[in-house]
Amino acid sequence: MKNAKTKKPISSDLPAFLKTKGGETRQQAKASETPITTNQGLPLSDNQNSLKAGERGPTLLEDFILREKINHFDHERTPERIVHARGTGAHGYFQVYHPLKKFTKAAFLNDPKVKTPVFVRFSTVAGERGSGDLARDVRGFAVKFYTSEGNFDLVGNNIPVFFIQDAMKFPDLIHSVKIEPDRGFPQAASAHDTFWDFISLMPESMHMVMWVMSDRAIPRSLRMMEGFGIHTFRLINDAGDAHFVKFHWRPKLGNSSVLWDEAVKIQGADPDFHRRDLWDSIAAGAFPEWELGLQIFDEATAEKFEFDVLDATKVIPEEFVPVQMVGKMVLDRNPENFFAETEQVAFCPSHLVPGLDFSEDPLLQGRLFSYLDTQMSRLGGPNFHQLPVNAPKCPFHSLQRDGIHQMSLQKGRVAYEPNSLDAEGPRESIDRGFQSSARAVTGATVRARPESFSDHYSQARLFYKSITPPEQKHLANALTFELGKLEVEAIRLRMLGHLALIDPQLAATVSGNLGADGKSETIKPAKNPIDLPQSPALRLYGKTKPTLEGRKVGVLLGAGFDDSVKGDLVAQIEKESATVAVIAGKIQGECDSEGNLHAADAALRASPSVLFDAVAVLSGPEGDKKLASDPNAQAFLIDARRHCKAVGFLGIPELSAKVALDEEPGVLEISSKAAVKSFISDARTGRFWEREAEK
Ligand code: HDE
Repeated sequence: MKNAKTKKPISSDLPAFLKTKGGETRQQAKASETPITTNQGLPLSDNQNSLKAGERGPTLLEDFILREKINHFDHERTPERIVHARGTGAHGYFQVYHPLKKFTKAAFLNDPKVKTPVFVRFSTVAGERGSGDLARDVRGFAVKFYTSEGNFDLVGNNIPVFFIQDAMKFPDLIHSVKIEPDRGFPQAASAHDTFWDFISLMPESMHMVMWVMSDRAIPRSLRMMEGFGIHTFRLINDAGDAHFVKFHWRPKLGNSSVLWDEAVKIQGADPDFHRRDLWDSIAAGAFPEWELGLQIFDEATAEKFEFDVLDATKVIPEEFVPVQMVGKMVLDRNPENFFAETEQVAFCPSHLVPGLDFSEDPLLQGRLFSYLDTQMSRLGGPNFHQLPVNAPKCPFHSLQRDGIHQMSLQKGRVAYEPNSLDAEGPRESIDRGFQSSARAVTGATVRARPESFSDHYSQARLFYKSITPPEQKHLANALTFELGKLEVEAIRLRMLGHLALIDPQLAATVSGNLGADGKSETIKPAKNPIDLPQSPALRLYGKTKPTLEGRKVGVLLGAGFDDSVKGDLVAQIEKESATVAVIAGKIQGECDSEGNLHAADAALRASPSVLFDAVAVLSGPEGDKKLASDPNAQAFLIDARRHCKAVGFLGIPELSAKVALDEEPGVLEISSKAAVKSFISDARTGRFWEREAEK
């Protein structure tokens, strides 16, 4: 298994040790090295012991070195993000394919030669910073483009719609899904009363609920999920003409998700599954890539659409306005310091460049305030833009001055404009400066929702009807799980009422699963839902590519396995640009039929099959006996089968009998080179849904 290149630990080259009475380790700087210092640059003679009155006496207040060290440690954490607290990031670049001059004057969208640096942060929404990666949740997909005209932040999600239509409801939504304030749980989970209580009273959230209960909310990898800007934005060209635009990110590796049962088990086996996967891929040089797609349309097209393009709970089906691929983004560098980069990166939807503009979407309008505001308390003041990860990579000079954590030496006596004292000072430019698009604004001030926002169910139905049967089944099961966790029956019954409006068959399945037939509350919709033509583009598995690229195959070895089959298997998997993890009962490895020890990447106990996209088990008779009596080996195969993965096996009659493993679609004995090829082809297919036993 290719892995992150880590520096070798010092061994032979150890710095000199001092011999100590108390036995503590005291490594010494070499003559050529600067010794460790305090933050004031004072070299330390002892970084192990505090200053005491006698060896066994009390510690002295005088110990300014101890106090500096502990004081800094006490303040190591900054407040975590209110939402999207758990995230992981990477550096890379964006490159446009062709100039988009006709639509936008944005420089980074017009020069195919330019690689615009980006920093991307992926996140979950509800959980705290230390929660697990596999929660059922929306994933944040935030991209900071460091363009030649300033930073542009596209702060999106992996789901193209949102729960609410107006920023006014965001704090309520988040309070409902986060830990309940009296008891402090559940962590990173929507399956609790307050969330569903709120949702069941917010019909506008029904479309998003369908997405969040679908497999989209448990991605296989951050490298295998789409991203969306969600809101409608505007593109502005040189002439000042505006077009509406929706942003899409398409992963090169195709979309892929895990099953709920896998998510639950991965959460235990490797809570860092997503961040590790991203880190390892980049470290191994398998750089994840996305294409940027745009849905561009004019006001006249927007008028023809059944829904309001300012309503963030709606998609514009690709069958209505196609997505044009305009460029690609490659993530090719891991951060050097998680805190300095991933934690301190500050995204703001208000960070825009000339050639782009907002729309009047009331959710987006609220976000324009929120992010700048939150960075102030999270990062401590108004100078967070000076942190390296946030600073534009083009020249920037405003006349804003001072403030907490000012890091630049702002020179000169002139900090105002216009002025006649500083001929070189910064001044506006009517040609190069950002211009908001000219938009006619009419109407009396009013707190009201337009009627064009009132259809809450048609697109929820469209989503459910458009996805594939396995996705529909998983969605119904997710709803059953979540609603089954509720303590208050009335909330459950209210939700069933909404489901009945979305799709009667879905409602019947879920209420049957819950044993609540005939009990559902009747909900009166603001507007009766309509049937829309199906949109196959909404399918997750429709977008899964038959490929092994970027996937991971687990090969479990039992003692006495056939070396040549293993060699052939590993070579073929690697030829597909996939990684192999060799698993053995013991981390030291396993012996083949010739008695040669083969190194293992992981021990079976620590590597359940949920961590892999496909698995193979190879053994000789001695190993087979052992594996057959090992519950971890049994679970390895039982789960791989249950999760509909490709399974290849050889030399395990006892283990197979124990777990009732037989050849069936996607499960085969790999006793010949041709059979290994068939296994690889099965593994490319991914899942064999026909085997799914769950109803
Ligand atoms: Fe956010 N959101 N949000 N959000 N959001 C934050 O900003 C907020 C919304 C999204 O990796 C916070 O820097 C309001 C939609 C992402 O650092 C905060 C509203 C979408 C990230 C905030 C929304 C998002 C955030 C918390 C409703 C998808 C993580 C920390 C008006 C298009 C960015 C921070 C990162 C983060 C507010 C709705 C995506 C509190 C008020 C819709 C990806 O400012």
